[in-house]
This record gives sequence, C-alpha cells and structure tokens, in this order.
Amino acid sequence: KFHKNRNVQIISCPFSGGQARGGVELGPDHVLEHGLEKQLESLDWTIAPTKSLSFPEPASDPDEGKLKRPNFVGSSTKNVADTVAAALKAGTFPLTIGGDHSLAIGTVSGVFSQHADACLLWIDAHADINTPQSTPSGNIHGCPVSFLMGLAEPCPPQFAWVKPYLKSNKLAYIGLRDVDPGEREILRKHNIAAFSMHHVDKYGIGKVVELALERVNPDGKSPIHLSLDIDALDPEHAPATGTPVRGGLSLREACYICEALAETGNLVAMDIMECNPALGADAQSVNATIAAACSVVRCAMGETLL
Ligand code: NNH
Ligand code: MN
Ligand code: MN
Ligand code: MN
Repeated sequence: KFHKNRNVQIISCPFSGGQARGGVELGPDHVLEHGLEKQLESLDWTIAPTKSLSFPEPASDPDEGKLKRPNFVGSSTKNVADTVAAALKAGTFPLTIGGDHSLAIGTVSGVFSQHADACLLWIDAHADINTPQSTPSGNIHGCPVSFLMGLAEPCPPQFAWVKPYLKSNKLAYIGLRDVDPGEREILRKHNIAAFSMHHVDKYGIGKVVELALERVNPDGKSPIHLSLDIDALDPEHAPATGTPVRGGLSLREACYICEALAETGNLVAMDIMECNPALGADAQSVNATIAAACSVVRCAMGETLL
C-alpha cells in the first residue's frame, strides 16, 4: 500500500463564485452520486462522513479593481482553508471536490498551514497565476496561484488572510496549453516548472512527471498536494467544464500523473475541480466528465498500484 494514511475526508464545495458560468456548483453532487465514496471504500480507504460546505453569498460584493465577487471568494476560500487544515489535523487525507478552481486558494492554504515543506502539482490547461492586475477576465479562478505566492501587490483586503506559503520552487504545472501573456511573464520571471502539452508530447508523460518531481521535490521528502482541474483533460474525455481547451491530456495520461504521485507515498491532499454538469452537449458528455473525474481520483488514491 503506497498510501500510509488510509483515512479520507471528502470535502464537498458547491461553489461557483470564481467564474461566471453557472452549474459548476453542481459538480460535487454529481461526483458523489457517481459513487465515489463506495469506490474509495473498495480501495480500502476509511471514509469520514463527507463534509458539505455551504457558501453564503454576501449582501454586497462590488468588484475589487478588475476582480469579480471578491467578498464571496475571499470568505468562501477561508472556510475551505480552515476545513482542509482541520482534516489534516485529524489525520485524514483531504479530498476536495469543486466547484471552481478559486477554491484552491483555500485548499492549498490549508495544506501549507500544516505542511510548510509541501509542494504543489497543478494539473490544468491554464496556469491560474494571473494577478489582480494581469487578469484578462476578472474571474478569480484564473488567479489562485498568484495569491498563494503573494504576487498580488497590493493584496486585495478579502485575501489578506492568505499567507504567501507557496515558493516558486515548490510549484509545478503539467498540461498547460492556454496561458495568458501576463502569466507567461510570471512563469518565466519566477522560473516555475511549467510542463505544457508540448512537453508531454516531446518527453512522454512518464518523463514529464519525473522532471516535475525533480524540480519541486528533489530529495523526495516533501508532502505533495495535487490540484487537478478537469479541463487539463482533453475535451474528448471531459467536455463538461467551463473553459475546455482542445489538445489536452488523454484520460490515461491524467491517470498516470495521479498514479505516479500516489506511488511516491507522499501525496497528502487532492483537489478535483471545475466539473460543470450544466455544460457539455448531452447527458452522455456530462457522465463521461464525471466518470473521468472519479477515475483520476481513484488513481490518486491507489487504484491501479499493485
Ligand atoms: N486564464 C484565464 C483567466 O484568467 C482563464 C482561466 N480559466 C480556467 N482556469 N479555467 O483553469 O480568466
Ligand atoms: Mn510536514
Ligand atoms: Mn483550467
Ligand atoms: Mn484551473
């Protein structure tokens, strides 16, 4: 068994305030209705009663510069951070189901509050490292990494609670293919390990994961947090998401990443984000997306390791 800890705390986060498309708040229920808890039980995990967070909307939420719904995202992600930290303190593996990817401001903050030496693997078509200044959309799901690194200067008051735990040498991306000009500059300036689909094609997924881990976890001792945006997968496998980008990871490549991280024995937390059951052409594309999300989670939880 590669996971020493076999106690999982599922944290359901029906939250859509970090972007504009309705329906992503339905993601967690669909994933749970697909049977994820039973699936993990059959992989020998003990399941703590699933925590379903609710996210009250503030009465007023004016834009903060370009940022949309800053109060809603700020208070919701703080709640998530506290919940993830509590799950780790209780000795469980926090598995957070989104909801949009702004939630990772909370999940990553929660993990680093308990594991200062952790590293972060961000699997996504997008880098989500826009600052409040560089964001082209104002959607905070495109900004979480910049808050976590303390790149937002000045830091919007709603995110003053976020500690800049994440150092540039503890972050690696895999799957990138839609990166904004301001984000490219940040990735370059901070020398962040960013493996795009070009690298996946060039080296193969096995080598890419190896290279990514060498960069963020050279001594192999860091706890690992995996934050997986379902849009990292090719829309052929995961069409029901807010910003699909063609030319993505195959289902097997995404599963491989999760397996390889599980295999390290150092995985301490995972996020599965951005499934939007209201999108996708028909019921079958929604089902395929949810099934893919459950697959990658099971792989991260050890399904295919013998
Ligand atoms: N980069 C764009 C933005 O900042 C799109 C981000 N959308 C995502 N990220 N789905 O994962 O708004
Ligand atoms: Mn630690
Ligand atoms: Mn994305
Ligand atoms: Mn994302």
